[in-house]
Amino acid sequence: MYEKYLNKKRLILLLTGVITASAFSGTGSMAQVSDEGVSWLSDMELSQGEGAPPQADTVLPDDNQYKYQKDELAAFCHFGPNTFNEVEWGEAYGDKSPNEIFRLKDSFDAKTLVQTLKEAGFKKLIVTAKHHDGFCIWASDSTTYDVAATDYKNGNGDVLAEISAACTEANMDMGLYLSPWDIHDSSYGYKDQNGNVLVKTVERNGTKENVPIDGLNWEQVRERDAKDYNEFYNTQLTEILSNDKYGNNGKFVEVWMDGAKGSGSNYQEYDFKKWFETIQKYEGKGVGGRTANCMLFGADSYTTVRWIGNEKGYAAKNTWAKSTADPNGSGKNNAGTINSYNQDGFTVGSETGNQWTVPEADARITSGWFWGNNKKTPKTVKELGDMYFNSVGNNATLLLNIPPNDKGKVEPAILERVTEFGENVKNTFKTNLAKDEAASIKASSVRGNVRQFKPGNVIDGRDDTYWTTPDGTREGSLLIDLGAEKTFDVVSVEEAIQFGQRINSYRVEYRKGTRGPWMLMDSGQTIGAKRLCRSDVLKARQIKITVSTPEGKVPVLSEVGVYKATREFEKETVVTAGMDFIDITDELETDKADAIGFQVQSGTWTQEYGSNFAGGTSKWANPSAKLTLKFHGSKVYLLGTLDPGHGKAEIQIDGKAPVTVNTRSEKRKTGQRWFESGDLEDGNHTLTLTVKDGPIGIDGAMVINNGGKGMIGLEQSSYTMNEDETRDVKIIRVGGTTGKVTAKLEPNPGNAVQGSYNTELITKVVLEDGESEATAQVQTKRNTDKTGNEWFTVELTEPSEDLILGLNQTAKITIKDMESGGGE
Ligand code: FUL
Ligand code: CA
Repeated sequence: MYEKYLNKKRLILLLTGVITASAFSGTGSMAQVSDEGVSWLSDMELSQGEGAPPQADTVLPDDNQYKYQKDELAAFCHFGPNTFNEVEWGEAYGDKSPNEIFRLKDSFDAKTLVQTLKEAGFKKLIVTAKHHDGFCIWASDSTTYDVAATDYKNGNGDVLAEISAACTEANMDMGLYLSPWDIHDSSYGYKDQNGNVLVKTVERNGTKENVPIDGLNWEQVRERDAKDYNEFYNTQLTEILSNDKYGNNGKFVEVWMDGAKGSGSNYQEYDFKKWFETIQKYEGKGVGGRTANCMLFGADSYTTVRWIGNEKGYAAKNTWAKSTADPNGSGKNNAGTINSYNQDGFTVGSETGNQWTVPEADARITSGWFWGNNKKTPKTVKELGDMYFNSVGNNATLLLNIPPNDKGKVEPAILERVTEFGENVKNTFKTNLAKDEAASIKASSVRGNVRQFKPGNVIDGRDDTYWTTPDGTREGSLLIDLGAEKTFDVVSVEEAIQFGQRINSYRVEYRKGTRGPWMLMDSGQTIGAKRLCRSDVLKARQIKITVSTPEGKVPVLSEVGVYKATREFEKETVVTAGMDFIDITDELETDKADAIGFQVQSGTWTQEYGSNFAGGTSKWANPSAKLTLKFHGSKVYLLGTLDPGHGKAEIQIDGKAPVTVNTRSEKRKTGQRWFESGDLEDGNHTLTLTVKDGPIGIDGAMVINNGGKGMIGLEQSSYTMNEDETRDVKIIRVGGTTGKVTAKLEPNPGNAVQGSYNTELITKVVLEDGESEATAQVQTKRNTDKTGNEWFTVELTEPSEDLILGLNQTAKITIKDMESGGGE
């Protein structure tokens, strides 16, 4: 019991430390020199005078872009023929009439959709007026391939107008998705009057190129081209943008020019310059008193909203809202070029970019963009939360697709999920602990020592007020004292992007009391519109945020916050959802029958704290120390530290033959799963751990305790496939095979999207009672474009009751690009 006494004693010491320090720091407005030698300035120590604001960058967001970054959330609505035909791309409609492919009978319910989105905090709705199939959901004068040619409302229906009316009523911003790739219209591609194609694809030095057919040059191709698609698209843009019944009060803030195109389709260059002029004519700066340009997605050097590089809803951790545009660059589309620096599925932007491009992360609430019978289950709140933190929390906006079904309604399960998501965002950020009455905020330095730039500006809820440092001071810190130890797991930091995005390094630290060493919560490079630092649940009193900028600039922050996320928005821990977690501090109550917990048998077990440990605590001991664990279930895992100085442990379960585990590793890693038992009889068990030749660090145990139903996962965490290949992946069941269990295996995009794999192949995985293995199919497509190797993921979802999904719940599939010589 000696070690227990030691721990208690240490705890008491720690507590007295907190008390003395708080009594000391709680009063007085004098600049305080901390134990680190920093003189922290509070608002009260600053003078009332005015000072000169810092110099703003030259690359800035315009009003629409600024608003979009602050809005954070936009919704996508994919609705069209694909909704009725269980497909994502309408490449196979052939000569089918509008009525055959678009079978809407009931009145489209735009109101419920828009209201639900609005209440959940979404600020914009982008609608697919025309998807790749070319079918128009508005009554178009430029084609008969539209809603007016169907029985919907006896040919008097206009879904885009109906959605626009609902958006106008709710004052919801609107975006227009008008697919440049048009599978149906005969003007698409270069064809003469008789329909003969005037452009062919040739291979030159291993790359594909589109060139005029023999005997023609480009000028002649354009001359002979019977119908100019660019003109057709321009007419469609004009129809919509010039008509006040479309848009929010007649206005669109974004036009989405999807770059997707099937690899087998006709070659067509897009005249972005012309289209841009049309868009500006109706929606641009100055039109109807507008203060900013209509934002453009996917339009070469005109791009002001950029694709994040994948369809997962994730931005790279360090994301810049700037790209390098070259209006005179030699692009194909009469619109120069743009580089947003794509790195393995993320456009990371650039610190030195010359054009603001809002990083927009598009994603789906279901597995498809379009509704279908097999793809109508919404993602979990937790998955949506991860998207939010990885998009909005990394300086991007989240564009989430909500698909109406074949009755023109969004299904209740999806609407409910949207609402739940919105509530979790609201509740997570409801209480800023830094604004508590007992809390205080100070800065390492303040520009001009005037209140205009005071640290308190970052907790006033306003984007136009900010804290900043004197010229020449490229690094600054904010010290937040919560007034007492508080529980939190999110720290939010916003750069005042009206000055540009320039912070290129940040660090967030915390400590238990008001003295002593700082522990790192998060660090990285960019802040931008919003940086959400997320960690395991922490208990601390002080938080220090340090930001720095390059030569000639000063950091400017507009808001910061300290929050405790809702349960569903908490960061995933190493503990697999569904398993029991027994923390190392859960001591066995020996007087209770069937009790579970750890019990020290011998040696000194030293307790440590830290967000890096599973459950926030860990204990370590030197050789020959011993402890036991009593648990209930069918399989156990031990979590703890791997370290170059650590050694072996001997583990015995229920007195059976012991196994030896080595916890030595080249690099120190905490919160690791370093022991896994075999399958056990479902019931009570005792594990004994003896430290052998070096220290052992243990955080706790994870147990499969679901009546022997066990856990399923993919056999491997990654696979490599060729194009146009179908393969079986194996699903393994551990920790018991009691009863029938089911799940779904669903593909999800990475930088590979529709054209590269079968998005419709969603397999039901069934393991009967007693079965421990199953297979499911994954299928790649032939994509004749030179794309380089691409990847997507397959994910196990929708487990039957009590079944645990774990280990490899997701696997990454790399598709070897045949055009890059990667195929076999
Ligand atoms: C992609 C398209 O191919 C999908 O169908 C969807 O519209 C998505 C938003 O963009 O490129
Ligand atoms: Ca502010």
